[in-house]
Amino acid sequence: MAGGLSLNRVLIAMLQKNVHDHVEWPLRLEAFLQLVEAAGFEVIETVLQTRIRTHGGMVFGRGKVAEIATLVAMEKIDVVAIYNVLTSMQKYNLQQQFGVPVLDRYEVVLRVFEQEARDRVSQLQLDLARLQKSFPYIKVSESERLLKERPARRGGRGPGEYAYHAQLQQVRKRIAKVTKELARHRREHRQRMRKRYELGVPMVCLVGCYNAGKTSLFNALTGAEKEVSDRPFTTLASKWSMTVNPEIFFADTIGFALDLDPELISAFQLNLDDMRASDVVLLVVDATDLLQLLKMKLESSLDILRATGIDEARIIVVLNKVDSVDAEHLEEVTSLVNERFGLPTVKVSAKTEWNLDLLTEQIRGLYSQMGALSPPAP
Ligand SMILES: Nc1nc2c(ncn2[C@@H]2O[C@H](COP(=O)(O)OP(=O)(O)OP(=O)(O)O)[C@@H](O)[C@H]2O)c(=O)[nH]1
Ligand SMILES: [Mg+2]
Repeated sequence: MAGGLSLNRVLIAMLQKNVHDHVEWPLRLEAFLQLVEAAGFEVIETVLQTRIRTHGGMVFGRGKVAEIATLVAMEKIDVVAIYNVLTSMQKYNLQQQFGVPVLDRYEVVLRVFEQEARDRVSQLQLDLARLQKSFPYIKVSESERLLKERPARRGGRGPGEYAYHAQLQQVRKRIAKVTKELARHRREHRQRMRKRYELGVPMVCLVGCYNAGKTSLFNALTGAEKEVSDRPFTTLASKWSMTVNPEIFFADTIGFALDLDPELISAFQLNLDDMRASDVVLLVVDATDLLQLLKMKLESSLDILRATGIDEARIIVVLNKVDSVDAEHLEEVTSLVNERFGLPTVKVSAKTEWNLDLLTEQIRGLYSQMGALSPPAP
């Protein structure tokens, strides 16, 4: 687990619903595997099923479920991690079948986030995400348990039923408490944002998938010394810092991932506020990624930005890590972004601090073309 003391043996399973896709699913599975490992697990087995339709109750077909159950027993698997996002009923059914805890992609990412969360706001946002996910699961698992108990009793509520309602009540109370505290933090956050607006300095946010090099670039631009690493989601809390010549406010914030669940990212409203408040959004990509992977990550990131309400005309794609790519690949990446996505690009290296002047020039150019955003409502 966290800290690498004892690794839980994990089986990964994925339902692949697009039978014509032979290119994307291995990349999606690989990205999921990285997250499972980052959550502190040791991956022992991987099982894939290609099937057009999801099995309503158990995601996978019966034969595949039986195959996984056998592997779980044979390989002494501790946890089954499922790429697909499960309903509470599916999670419950699969746990019954496998006899070990089952986590879906949402919960795996949540675990990685939890390992990195050090500040109060990130912890609260994660608490809320976890509580909201656990609520329907408690309902399903407890009502299934009560159904099994009930034939033995006649009428009235048994002690199990009272405990169940008390448990739900407790979760509801905690959700209300966390929501209230978060709302206070969000108000304070907005007040700080308004103070920045009053200075009339361009506000620029760095976004993109984890490991793209956002923090490295933020450090190179502002002289900050924030933690940089190969671990997914090293950065959770946003940080703003101003450069003097030229005057620009930069924000480094939470990373995205391939197939990041919209509900999970929407738990990070304070981070999304930073993105929404930005006059220019730098979408940082790792130019060393394979073209196909880079394209998929761009699509995922743009989906999140769109859902957040970011105007695409305010986005500049920053192709980072050009110190480590050959010219031919860089050309392919550039034309993909320019032509396929219709977005402007700047090539930089956060590591060698190459081309950062051109980047700030482009930021100033887009800012004067688009104008400043109006301040957020109090
Ligand atoms: N070669 C090369 N490596 C880089 C460059 N920029 C960042 N890296 C490396 O990429 C990895 C991720 O860098 P970070 O700056 O932590 O990435 P991030 O986007 O902030 O990641 P999260 O905080 O997890 O979202 C680190 O190992 C960096 O050293 C670059 O310009 N060139
Ligand atoms: Mg970072």
